[in-house]
Amino acid sequence: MSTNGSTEQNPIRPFPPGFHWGTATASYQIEGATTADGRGPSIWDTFCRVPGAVWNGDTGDVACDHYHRMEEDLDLLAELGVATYRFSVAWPRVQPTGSGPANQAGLDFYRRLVDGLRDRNIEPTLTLYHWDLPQPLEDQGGWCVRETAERFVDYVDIVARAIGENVERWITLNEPWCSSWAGYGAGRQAPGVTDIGKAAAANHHLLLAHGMALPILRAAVPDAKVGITLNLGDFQPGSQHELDVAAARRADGNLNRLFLEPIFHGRYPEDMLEHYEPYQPGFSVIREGDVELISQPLDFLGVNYYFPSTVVDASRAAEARVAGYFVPSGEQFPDLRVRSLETPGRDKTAMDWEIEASGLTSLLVRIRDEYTTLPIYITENGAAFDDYVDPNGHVLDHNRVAYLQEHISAVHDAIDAGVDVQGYFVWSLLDNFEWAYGYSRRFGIVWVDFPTGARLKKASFEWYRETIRSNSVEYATSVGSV
Ligand code: IFM
Repeated sequence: MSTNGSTEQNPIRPFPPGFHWGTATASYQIEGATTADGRGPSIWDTFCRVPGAVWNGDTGDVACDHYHRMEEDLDLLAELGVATYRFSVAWPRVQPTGSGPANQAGLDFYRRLVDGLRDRNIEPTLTLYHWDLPQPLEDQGGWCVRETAERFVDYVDIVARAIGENVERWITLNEPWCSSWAGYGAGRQAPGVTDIGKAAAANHHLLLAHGMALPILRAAVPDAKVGITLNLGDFQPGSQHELDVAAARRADGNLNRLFLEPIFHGRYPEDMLEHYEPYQPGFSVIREGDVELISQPLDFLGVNYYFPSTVVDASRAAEARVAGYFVPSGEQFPDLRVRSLETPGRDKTAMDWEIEASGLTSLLVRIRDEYTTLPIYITENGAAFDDYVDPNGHVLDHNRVAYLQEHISAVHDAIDAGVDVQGYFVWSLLDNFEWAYGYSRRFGIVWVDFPTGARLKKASFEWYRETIRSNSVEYATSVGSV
């Protein structure tokens, strides 16, 4: 018997008919052309110019040049055989200053993209916000102020009216945790602010933007299937010591419950409100009626999952070392007094993220048990590895194949357990701009030669194409097992 419940007598695991196989990308990470056709500056254009903010001083100025190579990328998708493609719209391409009239050239680009997908029988899955806030809005307070949520609604209205009839699956926000806590709390991402009170305000205003946009979207595109994508984690305490159990609960509160509870239960978690009260006294940013907006019905939930987390209370790092864990320096969550642990012997990706697919299964089962029975799409899952083009001109990324196989198998486990998972998107179609890591981390199933923009299909592309064709995955042993 394997770690994921499959038997060696039955190595092929079929997925339900009509399961949505896809790949995902995001505007700033692939498009380039940041000043073309009237696009305005985003917070990432600014952040990339802060000395030391991004590896090697890399920027998204050219990225994969997808803006000019869209047809070639659409052909790759068709060759791969995906049912759906998840991309994001760059707000500063559509509304260069974040408010006011639409930029027709920007809308035309996305219309060509959507039409190109339709021509190839690929369903568009459109993310409205994947972190590229127009810089002028940041100058007026960014996600720390309520007005940005109001501006978001205007922007959504423009996009929905312009290309809505050809897009049935919409995602309001990608990973609002990153936009708020990584962007305004830890400062690891744009706009690079380190203020816990501002991060808490941004958390609320992002969810508010999501809630305020829902009726606008539904009015403009009555048949739209609308959801939100959250980056969620499976936190395990490094020991059963009460301090470590409480630390895992705090980490879970920040990453998971601050988003899942308002969306699905119409309230913020009490322990988190209490924890952040000193930084956001009275939580006056949460006004009457806000959580009702945030908790309006959705059609699906998007889940991004990459790695499991084992954590201890910050005061117990020494005990964790004695217990055999490696304890990297630094804390992932501002002010939570939580230290992440590394399990010796467990494989890691080039991001230093541990590989353990069973965390995805338990996360999905927990979402179903505690939050929602809505259809779930795995809107991102994948891995960065130190790929290279070998002397024969091939990228034999067998480690990525193993990672994908194991995680798709974990999705199958969740389906077997009764979770309504309807689709899976590999992150990512292309090697691309990996935010503060610049171009140093490759997540693609297609290699991009950044100096020339040339594309080269990796072994994982061929493997995923066969997975899609057969609508099944071969049972995988855990590459991350200890
Ligand atoms: O590249 C990112 C993506 O933009 C959001 N989710 C995680 C990916 C890998 O870090």
